[in-house]
Amino acid sequence: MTPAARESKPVILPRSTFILMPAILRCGRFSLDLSRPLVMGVVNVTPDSFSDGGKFSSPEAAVAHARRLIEEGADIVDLGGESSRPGAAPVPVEEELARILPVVRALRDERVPLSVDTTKPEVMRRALAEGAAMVNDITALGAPGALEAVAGSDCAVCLMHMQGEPRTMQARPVYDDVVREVRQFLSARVTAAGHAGVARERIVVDPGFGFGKTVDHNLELLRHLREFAALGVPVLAGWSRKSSLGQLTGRPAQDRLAASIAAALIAVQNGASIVRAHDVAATRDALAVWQAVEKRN
Ligand code: 7PM
Repeated sequence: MTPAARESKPVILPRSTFILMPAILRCGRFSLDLSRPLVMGVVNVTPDSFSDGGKFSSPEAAVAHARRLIEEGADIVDLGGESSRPGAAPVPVEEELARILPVVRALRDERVPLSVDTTKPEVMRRALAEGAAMVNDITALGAPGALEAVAGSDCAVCLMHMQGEPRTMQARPVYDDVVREVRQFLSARVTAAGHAGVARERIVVDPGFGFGKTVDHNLELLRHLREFAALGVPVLAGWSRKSSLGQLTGRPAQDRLAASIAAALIAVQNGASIVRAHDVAATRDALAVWQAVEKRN
């Protein structure tokens, strides 16, 4: 069988199958214990729009928000620029550095690892040098120099799938078999990261809910999430407040908490090790109940 044919064979795993997966995620100076599901708290480090139409970017506000999420029980804090939003225009590197670096500096001695949501090798290098412990890249380290930017460090990396680019990805997402295609892409990126010198214990994969996917694509990926865990690295799932949840419930982003919790719980039930969430306290509570039932203690 050719490697391609072998990869395209569907992976079917019963609920009880033991999957050899690192029980820890190496993440800079941290070793994250994956024996319970972890919550990655989302912190936007982007300019806020005000009613006068002006923009005001406050690193202090991002730092305060991050500290609140840590108090709520965030296991990782993800610092995100605006570049990944559907329909968003790219942010110049100097602008992204000016947003992110002051926040990394202020939070670097907190008790949880800092993740930087970026696609730019320069931002990765500078953030890692300032104490970030994880790189969360919606392009799965696809930019020239991105693999090299993380390889020499001990940071964790999240390799995410996206079809197209943020500005246009939601226009008309098309797949022949969304689960197979996303799994093949992530498998190839795990291999590429390995060849670049990133140890498996540092790698997380993410199907990229909402990134060039319709509601039906997102639901199909969620249904089959366990097949991603079969890649042998932890799976991260980000459903929090996403537009698919709006389409399923008819609710605006600020009213999607219950739907976000439901999706996070299904993701964990289907093998996710980390969920990315805005509402950390509520997500932790839901996962505590799941964990108690799972462990029967
Ligand atoms: C609008 C749509 C605004 C989507 C913001 C978003 C993910 C991510 C984002 C994810 C990983 C958000 C997203 N989503 N990184 N960055 N996985 N790894 O909800 O699902 O913040 S941006």
